[in-house]
Amino acid sequence: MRLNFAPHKTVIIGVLNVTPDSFYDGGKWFDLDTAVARAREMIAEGADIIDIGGESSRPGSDPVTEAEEQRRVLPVITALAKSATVPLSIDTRHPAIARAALEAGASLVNDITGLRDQKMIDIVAKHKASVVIMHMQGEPKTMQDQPQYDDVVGEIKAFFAARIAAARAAGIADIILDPGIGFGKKLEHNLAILNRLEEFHELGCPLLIGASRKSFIGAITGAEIEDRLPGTIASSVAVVLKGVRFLRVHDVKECRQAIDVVDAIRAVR
Ligand code: HH2
Repeated sequence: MRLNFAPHKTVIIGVLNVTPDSFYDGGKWFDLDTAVARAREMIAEGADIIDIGGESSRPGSDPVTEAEEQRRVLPVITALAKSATVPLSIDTRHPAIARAALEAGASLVNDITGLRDQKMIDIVAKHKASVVIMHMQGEPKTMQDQPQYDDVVGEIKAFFAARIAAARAAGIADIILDPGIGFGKKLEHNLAILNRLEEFHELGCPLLIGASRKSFIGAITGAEIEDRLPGTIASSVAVVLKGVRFLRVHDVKECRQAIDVVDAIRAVR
């Protein structure tokens, strides 16, 4: 299924982590039936895409083997591909997992390493898939130890420009950019990115933001992870008003309602 959305509608991506240790929904959808049921629930709540991940990338997380990652995600994608009414996305940094997911029916690769691996570029191109190029400084295990930038927006833009050129050279047409909130970024970096999102538009690709329940909301408000839905909605509204097209969220129902209202207001002239 290709990505094809109405131009003025914000695209909501529902997060489905088939992991025991994801920072918010770890362990909740770890078996096949529960994961498939949760995906269907998010579709009924208004998700436009389901993003399936089998490896946590929270700060400090340890990598899992590719065999284990595949064991977690592939049955879910295979089951959903038969009946899902929305495109499926695979959240992986491993080319082999991306290939297996695309062959099983996914149509978007969400790569938190931002197509740094040429093998990933080749697989996305071969399958004529869409891709999310996300920026991360460092690796999940250590990325929050000492993030450092002279100009956070400028450096991420330069990274995107190089990765877009590599993707386009391989024939990838459908590119989404994500500055990677919380991936090797301190609070000040996350806030600068969110405040300066307009500067990414000149790269000519739609933007995605994944701010859902992340720690910067806790750093601003003191709220624990279970209590970060209001902060998630506030950040979602703020970024949509700055031209972001794709939101990656855990709470589809609540974010859908909030963003439908924003989209309706914006649609009137
Ligand atoms: N955030 C997470 C994972 N994947 N992909 C993109 N494109 N953008 C993001 O901001 C992003 C992402 C982390 O959130 P989550 O999947 O809920 O947690 P975990 O990595 O612990 O599984």
